[in-house]
Amino acid sequence: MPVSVPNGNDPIAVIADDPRHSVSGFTTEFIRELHNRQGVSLRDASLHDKFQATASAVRHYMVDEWLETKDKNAAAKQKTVGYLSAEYLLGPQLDNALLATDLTEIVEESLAQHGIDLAQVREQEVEPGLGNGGLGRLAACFIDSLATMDVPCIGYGIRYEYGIFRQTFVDGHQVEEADKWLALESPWEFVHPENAVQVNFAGHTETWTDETGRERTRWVPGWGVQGLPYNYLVPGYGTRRVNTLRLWGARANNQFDLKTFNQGDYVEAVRAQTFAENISKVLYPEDSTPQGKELRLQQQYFFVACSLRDFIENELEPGFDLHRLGERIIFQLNDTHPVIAVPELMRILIDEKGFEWDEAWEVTKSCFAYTCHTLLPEALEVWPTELLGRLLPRHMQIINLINVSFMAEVRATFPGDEERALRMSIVTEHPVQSVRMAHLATVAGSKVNGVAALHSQLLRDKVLPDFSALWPEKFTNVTNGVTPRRFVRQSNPGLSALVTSRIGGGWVKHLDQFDGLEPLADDAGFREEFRAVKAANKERLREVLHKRDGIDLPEGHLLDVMVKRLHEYKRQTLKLLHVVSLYEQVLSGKRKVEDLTPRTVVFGAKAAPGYRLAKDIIHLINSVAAVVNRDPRLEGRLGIAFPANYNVTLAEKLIPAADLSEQISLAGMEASGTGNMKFALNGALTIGTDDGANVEIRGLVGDDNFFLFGMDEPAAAALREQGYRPRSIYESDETLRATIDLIESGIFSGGRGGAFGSVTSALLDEDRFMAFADFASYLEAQEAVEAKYADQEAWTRSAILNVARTGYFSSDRSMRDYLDRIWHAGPVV
Ligand code: B1H
Repeated sequence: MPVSVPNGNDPIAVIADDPRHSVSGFTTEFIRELHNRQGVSLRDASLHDKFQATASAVRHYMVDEWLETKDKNAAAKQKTVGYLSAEYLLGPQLDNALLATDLTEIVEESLAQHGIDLAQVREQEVEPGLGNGGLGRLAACFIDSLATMDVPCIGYGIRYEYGIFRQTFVDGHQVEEADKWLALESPWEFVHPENAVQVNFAGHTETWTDETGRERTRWVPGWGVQGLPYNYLVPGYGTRRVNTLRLWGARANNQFDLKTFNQGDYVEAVRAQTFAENISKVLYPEDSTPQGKELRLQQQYFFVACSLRDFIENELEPGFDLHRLGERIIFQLNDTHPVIAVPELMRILIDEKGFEWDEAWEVTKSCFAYTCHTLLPEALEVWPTELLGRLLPRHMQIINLINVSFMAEVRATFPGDEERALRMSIVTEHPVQSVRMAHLATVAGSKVNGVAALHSQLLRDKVLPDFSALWPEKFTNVTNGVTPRRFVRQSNPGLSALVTSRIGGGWVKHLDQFDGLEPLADDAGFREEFRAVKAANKERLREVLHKRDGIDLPEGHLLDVMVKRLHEYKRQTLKLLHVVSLYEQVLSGKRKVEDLTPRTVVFGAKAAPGYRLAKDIIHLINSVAAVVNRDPRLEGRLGIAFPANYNVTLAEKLIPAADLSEQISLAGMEASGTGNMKFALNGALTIGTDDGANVEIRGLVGDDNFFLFGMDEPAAAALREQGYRPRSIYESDETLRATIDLIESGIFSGGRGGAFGSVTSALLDEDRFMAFADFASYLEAQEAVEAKYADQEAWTRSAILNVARTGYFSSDRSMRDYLDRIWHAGPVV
């Protein structure tokens, strides 16, 4: 029953008929939480108490709907999406909950009446950084969209005690600190220790004969741990549905050995506990390159085993016929990280439920689909059979059996083609005998999808060509998306209000309605208002960076933003070479300083702690910043801001303020990118290569509203094929040479030459991602940026068209595509 609310933006969500949905109603809930949860009076409450009480009071407004959702699901007996993901990069929860419950104004007013500033309360929240980057944030967007679209979904993952590390800079070098997001407790979770699930590891298998005389196998585990479910509410927007995110925490079976303790061995008494609890202790801070660590495999099996057990035992009605399991669940494998779920389901069905192999395989195939998120060969997970066999002996047997029948199928389809069989085998012999998890996922999954059109095509043609030849119909594409609730409505209230004033508020759920803005690009009054919103967002960012990082952003600059994980293929160095080249041109008199477009380049990037070159690149960026930002010859017209610890909280302030979005990976390397979508939706123009979802963004916004540069994927592949020599580009391109030479001169390292040798020689000698080859083209595109920016009306027109034409990138649309092409599921209301 949509009812209009004071700001006219939001359809009433879950609580239109709730008498608590008023300032006095909220005050009652808030004070009750302060007293009963925090045990303090309003007078004595700390800011932290006030945050905890606000958050848990807001949660009151979602719990009834959450419980109601469970009842609805149980009654409907429809298919649920089980999203299996090792990462969920949720970002702060309070604003999202306020939006879903339509309480923002009410809470603001209620707190204000008690002298409390909601903005200050908000700042108390520590975001749960349970993901590395795009893959984890995508999972968070997807569960938001499914709830909003009334689709039953359980997100399954791990409740890491420490999320992605907190990045600080010491003398320009990255230093990692533990992310203690739970130090002050999360107000958002419900834990149920009484529903702990047993998860086993190691041991051996043995055969036995059942009462029908059939030979069976059973796993006799060596040790085990318990998985505790922590439930998080996932409220839909403008609907009563509140889905569940269930994250598992590990706990020892026997937490504490009192007998040993009493004998005086205090360390030994807690050893088992420490060992078990290590499993969910910390998120692996890798992005794209999986760490081949035993603990990581333990994490993967741990959460997947908990999740399958939970769905089968707790979510299905007692006595449900598991032969029909595929009618009730589709487990989406978010990359290969949860793929061990495939042999786990086979094991449950065969060993525990007594299924025959063929029956179990039919059911299993109907229950899984696989999303691949990468093209980097080094990012495709493989597990040595020695490790798998030791940690999960029964699963290793099952994988071998799956492979035997799969190999038979390949050989029957392509007789005599032994090379092909070896290429496709789930188990490879080289360099050590290992299981290729992407192959296992492809064999078992009903569908395999890439995350942008180009990526899905390259996945078919280059990563898994033999599989797409065998099963062409298995392969599909679903282009990524982002949730408009968090990344427009919450993070950009100014733009939201402006847009709603012209096209109404329906866009928050139907982002394609942004196309109604198209004619407004030609409306001078609208352009002025649009610019005022951007200016206000920049002002907000200035305040945030000043307070958070002590960074003072200059006023009136073009804000040029590159935020993403630090990786060679993303080419932060190319962006830096651009800055250094501008600096060099001013120093050498090739460019007059007054000809520089005033510009601040903002970087945000974490490097995986073990990725040496990435950390050296961070050091170089900080070193260049230290010099450039202080050089009076630039007259304040060129600067670099590199706030440490880029995260979702900062993204929400940074993206709405940006003018220019840097999406400059080597074509064929970035599977999709999702930051690119967020920037376009917030009215930044993109400078980018024909890579990932950039291709689709450009297709929609049009060439006049996008700065394309660089080689496309076939050109990059051809150059690599013919033998790429970066040094010859350095030798022939004067601008590039002067730029590299300036870095090598020592100017950015207090006169010490060679300080950045690892970075410059990586470029000169190898340049794996061909930054030099795209350098000239990139600089040319940056010239086009400056020319356009000089004409503010033309720039604003393009910015508005970016917003108007990118509604396609809502994660609601992604979810519709998954529902139609892969899951064959729908809403339950
Ligand atoms: C993406 C990862 C990833 N692709 C391994 N692969 C990881 C791989 O901890 N690990 O081992 C962690 C992350 N992440 C990203 O997924 C792509 O690079 C982006 O292009 C894409 O937009 C995003 C979502 O699909």
